[in-house]
Amino acid sequence: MRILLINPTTRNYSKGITIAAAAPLGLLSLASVLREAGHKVMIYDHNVENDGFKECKKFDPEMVGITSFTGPMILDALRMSGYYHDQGIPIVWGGIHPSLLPIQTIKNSKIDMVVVGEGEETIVDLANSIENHRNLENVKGLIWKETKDDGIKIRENAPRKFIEDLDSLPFPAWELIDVRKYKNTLMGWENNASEIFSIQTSRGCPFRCGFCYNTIFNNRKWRSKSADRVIEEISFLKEKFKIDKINFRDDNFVVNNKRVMDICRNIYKNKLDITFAIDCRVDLLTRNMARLLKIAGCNQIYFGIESGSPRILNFIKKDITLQQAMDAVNLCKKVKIKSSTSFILGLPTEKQTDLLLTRKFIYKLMPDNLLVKIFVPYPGTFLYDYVIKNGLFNPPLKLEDWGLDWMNFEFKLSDTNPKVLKNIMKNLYIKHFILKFPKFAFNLIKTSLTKFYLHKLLLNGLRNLSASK
Ligand code: B12
Ligand code: SF4
Repeated sequence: MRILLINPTTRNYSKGITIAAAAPLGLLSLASVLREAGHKVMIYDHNVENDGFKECKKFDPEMVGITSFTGPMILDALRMSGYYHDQGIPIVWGGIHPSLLPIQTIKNSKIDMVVVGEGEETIVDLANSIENHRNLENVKGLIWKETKDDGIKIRENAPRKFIEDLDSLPFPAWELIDVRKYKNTLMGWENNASEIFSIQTSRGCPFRCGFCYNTIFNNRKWRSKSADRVIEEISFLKEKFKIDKINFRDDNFVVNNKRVMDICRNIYKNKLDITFAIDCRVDLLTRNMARLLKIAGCNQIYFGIESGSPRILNFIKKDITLQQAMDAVNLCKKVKIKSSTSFILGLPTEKQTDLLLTRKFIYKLMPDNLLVKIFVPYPGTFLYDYVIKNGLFNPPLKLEDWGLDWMNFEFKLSDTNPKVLKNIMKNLYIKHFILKFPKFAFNLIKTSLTKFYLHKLLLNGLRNLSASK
C-alpha cells in the first residue's frame, strides 16, 4: 500500500516568528515500521517543502497520515486533510493533539480515523487491515468512523499498550528526508552550532508538571533505547549523513543515571567526536554526570525552571526548588557547559509578587541562554483542567478552533494582562541580552579572529604549495 505521511507547517498561520524545522521524528519512526511491513512510504514535510504537492501527486497515495501538535499547525493539517479526503483517500490523524482530544478530532468531516498515542504498531495494523479489507474493530488504539445504513457511527477500539522495548524498533527512515534541510535549525542557533540534528532516545517522563502533556500521553511511564542502541544510531548518522551535532529531544533524557553515563562513556570511548545538547531537570543533574557530559561533548543543557516563585512551583507540581535550579546552573558554569533556562509567565494564580520573584531570580541565575514563554493551557494537562474549572478559559469546541496562535495567545489566565506579560517578556530578553553582551561580543570577536586566522593559514598553505610546484 502507498502511504503518504504529512508534517504540516505553522508558516502562514502564525503571526510569531517562523519556527525552524526539526526532523519529524514521529513520522520517520512510523515510516520505518511501515516499510518493514512491506508498504511504500513518502514523507511530505510542509516545513521544508513547498512544491504544491507535485511529488505527492506522482506518489499517488492510497492512505494519508497526518501528524499535529496543538496550535496553528492544525490549520495546515486540515487544509491538506481536506485536499486528500475530497479525492476519497482514507485519512488518519495521529500525534499529540489528536491523541489528547481524539473524539473532537474524529468529529471533523475531513478525518476518517485517529490513532491514539504511540503509533508504530497501530499504523501497521491499520494499513494491513485496510489493504486486506479487514474490519477495523480489532485495530487497537484506533478511533474511526463506521458507515452504517442509519448513518456514521464513531467507534472507539480498545487502547494499545506502550512499546516497552524501544530497541525493537528499526532505525527511523532518515533516508526518506533530505537530512541537510534539517541541520540548520533554531536550536542550532541556541547551541552555537549551525548544523544540529534532532534524535529521540527515550519516551515519556515519570514527573507530573501541570503544564506538560506527558502525564496523560505517556501516563508518566518512561521507556528508553539502550545506551548501545543510541551509540549505533549516532554512529550511523555520523557515517551516512556527516552529522556531528546532536540535540537529544527526549521528554526526559536523564531519568536513568546509569544510561546517561553509559551513553557519555561510549561516545567518548568510540571517539564519536560529536557535540550535543540535552534537556535535564535541575534536580537530576549530578556533579559526576555534568563532568562526564562535558567530556563526551555536551555543550548545552536546557532546564525548565518555569518560575522564581516557590508558591507557583508548588502549585504547578514542578517538584523542584530554587536552590536546585541555582546549583544546576552553577554546576554548568563550573564544567563549562552552557545553560539554557526556560520560564513561563502568566501561570494561573500568578500574582504581581510572583512575577517579581521570577524576574529577580532570572537576574540572580544569569544563565547563558534565556527562554521566556507565556503560559498556554494545552489539553490533557492539570492546568488545562484548572483554568476550565475556574471559569478562566472556554476551550475550543471544534478541532479547527484549536489552531490558536500561541505566540499571540490573548486569554487572561493570571492576575496580569497578556499585553503586559508580553512587555515583561520583551524587557527580560532585552535586559538579558545587555547583561550578556560583553561575553557575546567577546565570543564573536574570538570566533571571527579564529576564522580569519584559519583562512589566512589556508591561503598561505595553498600559496606555498603552488610555489613549491
Ligand atoms: C522536537 C520538538 C519540537 C520541534 C519541532 C518538531 C517537528 N518535527 O515539528 C520544535 C523545536 C520546532 C518545536 C516547537 C514547538 N513545540 Co515542540 N516538541 C518537540 C519534542 C521535544 C519532540 C517531538 C518529537 O519528535 N517526538 C518524538 C516522536 C517519536 O513522538 P511523536 O511525534 O509524538 O510521534 C509518535 C506519536 O505521537 C504517534 N504519531 C505522531 N504523528 C502521527 C501521525 C499518524 C498518522 C499516526 C498514526 C501516529 C502519529 O506516533 C509516533 C511514534 O510513536 C516534543 C516533546 C516530545 N518528546 O515528543 C515537543 C512538543 C511536541 N512541543 C510542544 C510545544 C508546545 C511546542 C511549541 C508550541 C513551543 C513554543 N511555545 O514555541 C513549538 C511550536 C511547534 C510548531 N510546529 O510550530 C509540546 C506540544 C504540546 C501539544 N499539546 O501539542 C511538546 C509535547 C512538548 C511538551 N512537553 O509540552 N517542538
Ligand atoms: S519534567 Fe519535563 S517532561 Fe517531565 S513532566 Fe515535567 S515538563 Fe514534562
